[in-house]
Amino acid sequence: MKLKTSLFLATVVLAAMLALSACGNNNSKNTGSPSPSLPASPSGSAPASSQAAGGATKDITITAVNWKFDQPEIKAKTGDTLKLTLKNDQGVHGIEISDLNVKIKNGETVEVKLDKAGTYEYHCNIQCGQGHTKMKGTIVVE
Ligand SMILES: [Cu+2]
Repeated sequence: MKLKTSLFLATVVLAAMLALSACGNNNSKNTGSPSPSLPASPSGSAPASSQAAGGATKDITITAVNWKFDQPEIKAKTGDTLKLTLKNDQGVHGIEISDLNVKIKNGETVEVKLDKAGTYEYHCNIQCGQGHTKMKGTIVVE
């Protein structure tokens, strides 16, 4: 009986402490919450990396029509490799990423390793008509 009582008391004290600390967190934001950012799904077989950086290989097909690319913004992480494929659905277009020295022709797949964070513009490099200069997109590397 005595043991049960002290267990009960310990539980009450613990609950009170938790409630107090919760209140404290609400009132002041000066203490960085030590949230251990756990991976959402631990199912992946990728080795745990100390950095949040990428390293993944992604297949991305950019489809072009007159005068638009269907992927105006491609997002990636530093260290990722993109396998970019250009598919012309209408008209004749090419892709050039000047900052990365990459050119992709219709039907071609080019591997692009993203070593540095930044925003890289890509554009159509074949004079394809009146909307040619509007054919642009970006690759955002975080
Ligand atoms: Cu063009």
